[in-house]
Amino acid sequence: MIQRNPHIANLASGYLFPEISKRRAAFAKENPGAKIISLGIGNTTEPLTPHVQAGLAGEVSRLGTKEGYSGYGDETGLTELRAKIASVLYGGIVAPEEVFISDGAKCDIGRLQYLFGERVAVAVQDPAYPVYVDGSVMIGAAGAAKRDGSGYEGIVYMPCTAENGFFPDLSLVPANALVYFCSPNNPTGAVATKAQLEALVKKANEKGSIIVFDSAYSAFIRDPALPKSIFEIEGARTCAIEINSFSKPIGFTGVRLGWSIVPKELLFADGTPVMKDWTRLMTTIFNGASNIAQRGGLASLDETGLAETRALTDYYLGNAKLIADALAGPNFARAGVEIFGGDNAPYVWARFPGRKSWDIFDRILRECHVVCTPGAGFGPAGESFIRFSSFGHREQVEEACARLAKLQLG
Ligand code: PL4
Repeated sequence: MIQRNPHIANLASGYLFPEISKRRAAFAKENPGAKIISLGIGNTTEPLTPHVQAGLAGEVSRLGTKEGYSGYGDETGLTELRAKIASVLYGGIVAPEEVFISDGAKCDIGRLQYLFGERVAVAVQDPAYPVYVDGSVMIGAAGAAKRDGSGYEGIVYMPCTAENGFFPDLSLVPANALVYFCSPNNPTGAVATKAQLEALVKKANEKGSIIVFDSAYSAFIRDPALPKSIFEIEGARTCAIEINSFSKPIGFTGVRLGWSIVPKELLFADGTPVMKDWTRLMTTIFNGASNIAQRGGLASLDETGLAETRALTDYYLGNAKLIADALAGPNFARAGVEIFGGDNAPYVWARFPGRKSWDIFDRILRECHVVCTPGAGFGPAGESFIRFSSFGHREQVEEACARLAKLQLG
């Protein structure tokens, strides 16, 4: 018989989000009358906007005609969409051929890990979106091995805490490593400033490391001083890859569409352009994003589409404000709860001093019938924190907030 892949066997426990779903399902089974509200997984809830929907529908109709039908497309994406992303979202600071269209950011993270292989060292912000660590462990990066408590030997965890403003100590950045960096951050909701990203880029260039900059939530940035892309920073073209997604700005979590930016100047140690190998990989193990999804994405980038994106992301930011206000209530203040994020990001990050995050998760589920995400699931430094997602229908978020306001933490 074939031996089990030791790298997959090396993974600690279940992936965070299925584990939350399991606990929710168990609670629902024991309490069939409970009206559970999810502020847990960052999954969009609002319908597709009209202009984007028309873009999708137009392509479906076109595909239904003899003249308009097309099969496989270019694995790297529609030329028109690549050009539009480069000009509209990046103002021309990246070239269309540096934009690679995909089926989403999570899938690109997995493929990038495959690109760099098992010998690469890995550093992550702690806490972080679990795919960076779990995906790295799966390919055996840095010989990652389970350790007691939480986390893995071999992965460099760079704590991002309230004390350091959720920006890591850059002396921890290893040499010749992949450095996963997410801004606006999931789960902390923190957004790195220009000065912070300048320091990060400088450090990565000094160390010969590559930043994988996950900007999946850039459409939620409202403060014009905050960078939306790592390529706004001088020097980033020699040390960074960016991944982004249509999931959150236009509700494509189920439709599936994303992109990566790999600059021409980014090189491997032997001088090979990373872009060359990324193109080879994408054209070999990826068959292109859905043509329908790409037309929807394209619609979102014209004037009407951008206005719809703004309104949709404003809606979720409005939810985030309601959640942050509820968590600022007297019952939480008495327990010393501190609140972060939620203003330029769709996540509110709350610290419950002296408590375990899975305990708080269970308590909020049992007493409020609200699902949230325990901070410990994002890494060791997430312990004692809870992440609240603002993706929800307004009336449900309001109801969840009313229930949270009654929680007695005592
Ligand atoms: C639940 C920082 C959510 N089953 O939709 P994609 O693949 O383009 O983007 C996924 C993604 C990429 N980067 C960051 C993200 O936060 C996400 C989505 N994260 C969350 O609640 O943290 C959805 C998670 C999903 C998953 O496992 O990704």
